[in-house]
Amino acid sequence: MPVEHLDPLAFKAWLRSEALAAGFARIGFAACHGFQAEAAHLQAWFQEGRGSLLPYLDPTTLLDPRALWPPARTALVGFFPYARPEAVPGSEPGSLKLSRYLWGPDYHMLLKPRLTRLLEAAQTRWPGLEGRVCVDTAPLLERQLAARAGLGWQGKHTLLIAGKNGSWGFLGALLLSVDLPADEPVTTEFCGTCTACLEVCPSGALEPFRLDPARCLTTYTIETEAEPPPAVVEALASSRWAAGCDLCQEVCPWNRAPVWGDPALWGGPSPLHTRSAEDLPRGAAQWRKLTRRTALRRVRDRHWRATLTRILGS
Ligand code: B12
Ligand code: SF4
Ligand code: SF4
Repeated sequence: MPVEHLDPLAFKAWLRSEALAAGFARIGFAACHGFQAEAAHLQAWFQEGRGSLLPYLDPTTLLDPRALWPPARTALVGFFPYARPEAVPGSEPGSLKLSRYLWGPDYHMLLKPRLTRLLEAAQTRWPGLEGRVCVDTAPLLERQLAARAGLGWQGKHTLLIAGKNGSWGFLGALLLSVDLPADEPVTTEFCGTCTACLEVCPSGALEPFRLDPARCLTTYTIETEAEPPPAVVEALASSRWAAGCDLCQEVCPWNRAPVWGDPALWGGPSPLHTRSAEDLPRGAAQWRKLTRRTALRRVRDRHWRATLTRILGS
């Protein structure tokens, strides 16, 4: 259905200001054409079997946002900060490390309703508009779309660095069925000669601008219950990351003065982050209670116990 009385520039300005008011630190707009420039690297990555532990990733859909949602013309992409200076994994005596992104409510439950409300408000102003909200789980190259929307670039660790705002932010996209003027894409990276993330990765998962999920700690503590290779088991035990891993971002110079998440939104520290390793839950009921409404909820208690055993040896 055609969108009536739409002034693209005014619509864009309104969407941007509403999204910023909803807590996104940066907003950009990108056209939803395919990812031609990325195709060769992406296909090589899959052909080398790098996606084997992440079976939900499909190269064909990833390369074209319209394969995901055919009406897509424009993507509003937002960067939503989550880290806080006082939330430092492993800072309490004897505690294990849980990534900053797990420190607070489940981000899907924060970003999705915000983008859905924005879509609904837009639809009441502009009847006929269609949209689709994507936060993490859709087969969409969110970081590449964010770079195309001018939010930043993919660093050598592959994450989206939003310039001086750093990389501690979730990405969310609202695909829209109308053509809006796109923002200037970021087509270069600003890592320069830095290789800090490549060097700090405890399991050798990173080469410049590409990651091997079969070596990343996050894959084995969050995504899959598959047995990690010995190098990853060793890295888990020595680094004490029990869920996710922030090392490649902690060393990044672009995160020296990042934009921080709102403490009122992300809440205080969870006992999972502050308890000493011996006091962490081992039983299913306690695990369920402590992970309720957090992004850790998708990790099963037996998976959590297996990780603890790998780190603590018992
Ligand atoms: C699968 C996935 C993972 C996997 C794989 C990560 C990866 N780098 O692909 C695992 C489980 C390891 C993971 C870990 C993490 N993730 Co994750 N993840 C995703 C997810 C769902 C899909 C990503 C994807 O499509 N990967 C597929 C590969 C092929 O993509 P790619 O690496 O960008 O592919 C390019 C490169 O490989 C490059 N390339 C290949 N070879 C070569 C060679 C050369 C020379 C060059 C130049 C380039 C090049 O070309 C490809 C095409 O452009 C996204 C959400 C989404 N829908 O986008 C979140 C997402 C990327 N994750 C996120 C987060 C927060 C994390 C963690 C920080 C969580 C944590 N603290 O533990 C870690 C960070 C690890 C890291 N350094 O990336 C955020 C990142 C936010 C940001 N600022 O960028 C996202 C966007 C979720 C969100 N909505 O906020 N994640
Ligand atoms: S998240 Fe940790 S294990 Fe994964 S690439 Fe970054 S430093 Fe390496
Ligand atoms: S640590 Fe250095 S190389 Fe890695 S992403 Fe940051 S600036 Fe780039």
